[in-house]
Amino acid sequence: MFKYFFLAILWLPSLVIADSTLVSFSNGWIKQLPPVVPMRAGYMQIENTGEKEQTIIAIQSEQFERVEMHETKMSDGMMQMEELYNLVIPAKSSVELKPGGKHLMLITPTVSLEVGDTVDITVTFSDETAQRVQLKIKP
Ligand SMILES: [Cu+2]
Repeated sequence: MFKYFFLAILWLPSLVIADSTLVSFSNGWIKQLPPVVPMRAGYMQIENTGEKEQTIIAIQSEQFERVEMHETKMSDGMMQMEELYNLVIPAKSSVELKPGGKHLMLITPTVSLEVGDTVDITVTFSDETAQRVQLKIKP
């Protein structure tokens, strides 16, 4: 975790915001929760139309102190969340972040967020390209 975070910081000045990337994001949303709850779960559909697999290694947002990738799993009859340090989108396929499965964990909002607001995240891939994605706050 620390290593990836450190690398992500090192890469920041040279980030290429790639419009031509073959990965597309859709239906991004965040479940609204009372302001006292310090975390929000985020979901989206990620599609890779390219011939090569793509790996997401970091996600950041100015509206949250930290964004992690998580997977919800059942273990001993309990729902547990595990942090994912990278998320592979296989060639010619898609991955859905959805309730009860893989999701974004957006930790500690830095601004107040209302239903209907948009949250911008920056998704960084292992090839050092990045894309901006918008998520809508929904009830
Ligand atoms: Cu989580």
